[in-house]
Amino acid sequence: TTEHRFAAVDLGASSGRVIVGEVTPERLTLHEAHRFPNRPTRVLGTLHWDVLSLYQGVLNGLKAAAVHTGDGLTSIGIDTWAVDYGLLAADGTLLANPVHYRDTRTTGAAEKVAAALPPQALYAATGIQHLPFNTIYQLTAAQGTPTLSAAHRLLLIPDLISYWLTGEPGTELTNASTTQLIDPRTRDWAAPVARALGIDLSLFPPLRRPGDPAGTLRQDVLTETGLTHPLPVTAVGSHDTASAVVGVPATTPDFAYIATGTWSLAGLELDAPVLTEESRAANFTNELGVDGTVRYLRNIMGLWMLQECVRTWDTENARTTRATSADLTALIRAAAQATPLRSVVDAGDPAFIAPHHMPDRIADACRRTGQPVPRTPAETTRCVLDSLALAHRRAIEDATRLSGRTVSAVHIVGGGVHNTLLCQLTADACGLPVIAGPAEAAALGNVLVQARTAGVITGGLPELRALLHSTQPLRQYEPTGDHSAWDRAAARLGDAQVTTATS
Ligand code: ADP
Ligand code: LRH
Repeated sequence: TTEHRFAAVDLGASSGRVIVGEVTPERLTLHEAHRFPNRPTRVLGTLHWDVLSLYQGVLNGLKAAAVHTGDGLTSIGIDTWAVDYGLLAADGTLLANPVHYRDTRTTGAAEKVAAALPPQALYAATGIQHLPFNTIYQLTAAQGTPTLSAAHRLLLIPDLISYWLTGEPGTELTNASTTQLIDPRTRDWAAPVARALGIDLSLFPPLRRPGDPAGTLRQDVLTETGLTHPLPVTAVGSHDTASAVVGVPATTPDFAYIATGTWSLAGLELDAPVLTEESRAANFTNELGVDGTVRYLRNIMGLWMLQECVRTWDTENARTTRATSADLTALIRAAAQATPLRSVVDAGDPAFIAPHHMPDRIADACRRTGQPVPRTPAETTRCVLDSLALAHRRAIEDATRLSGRTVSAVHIVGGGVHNTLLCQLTADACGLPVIAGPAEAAALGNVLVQARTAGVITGGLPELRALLHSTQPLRQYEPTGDHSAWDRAAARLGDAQVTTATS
């Protein structure tokens, strides 16, 4: 069988990458063509994504992919983080740099939204977890600003990259669900929600579904990248978490997943949304997945907490270079030697969303809950990883209870796969086997949807996952230790933890 090569553009909050997937019906290998940092920039007090530099990274990556494959790519797919967007003028010009979801402009927006539409009604209509930065809150915060008033079109980040590559605007569905403007039952716009909030849905170009065509590369892109064919862009699960869930190598239906990177997204794959009041109160989300699925999950602060600690320690030590993977390995090794479960914090607490002073905020949270304050980087790292494992366990317990499903194993995918301590602690906390890998699940899910669209492989998600299971290196962690220690640690945080749907 001939091998086909697909380029997956995968932009995460910490790095962007262009990965080439080489696929036959029996084989799937990845080659990282290019990886580049994603560094947000604060301008006049507002935190922005440096979206042109990210786009340049994409072009450089496609150039490297062209060289690697001898100009032999079959198609390109794009996935990125959710909720954020760029606004375009009528002639397609980007009106302003996209604002970062961690910017504080949304402070107070939830109250405005709640005044127009009670949280219960909003959840019943969209099934989306309350996160202060969801697109509806960003748009509410931006209401009346010159940029939004001048906007002719709104493109979510992957759709913006896709538009720059092809000139063809569209709104991919899995990521559109994170705007909180989609009805998960009809998988179409929730027009009454938009109307109640004064959001103009005509700003969004028509919906596309994973597998739909998304245009072909523009001539200027071919010139920039050295590609010579008018290559197609294929819509994939353009929300990175949607692609990562496709990339879970499950072999049975009763699995839970945790996509770990900047965030931990922990939950289940369902075929229908859970829109109960209980589910809202537990702050679970019903994001839309590939092939008609629902990603029933909770956002947990994730390795962002550790990234930010490392950034603070680097600054304190006046280090100008970023922590290397060897530094991180040494830190995790030291954390493994620290006292287990000495102090834990609520890794669902929105207090950890904003950048800066992470070790201090963790120390404050420990103090507030009457626990010992971590003193060293190793102790703080242990506190973060214990807290993440505890939040993983709670999310999976809640997801099974609220959906009436059972779980026999937990899959961890994403960058956290490299953190062996986090994987083991998650197995211990959940009391379930953890299957860790692949780390590049989002890129793999992106490649698999493209390969199926191109006819190189066939089948539904089980078949795509079987190919992953037989080709990707995986590592299994069995639960160890005294399970009741996790119950006692959870009790220290009390009932208020994680369920932040209070507005
Ligand atoms: P995102 O897609 O959100 O940018 P990733 O899935 O790339 O995030 O995951 C990034 C995280 O993975 C890092 O913050 C780090 O904590 C973890 N990670 C990556 N490589 C390693 C490593 N070699 N050892 C330990 N952790 C790692
Ligand atoms: C992970 C992610 C997550 C969203 C957040 C904004 O990269 O897409 O699913 O909630 O970024």
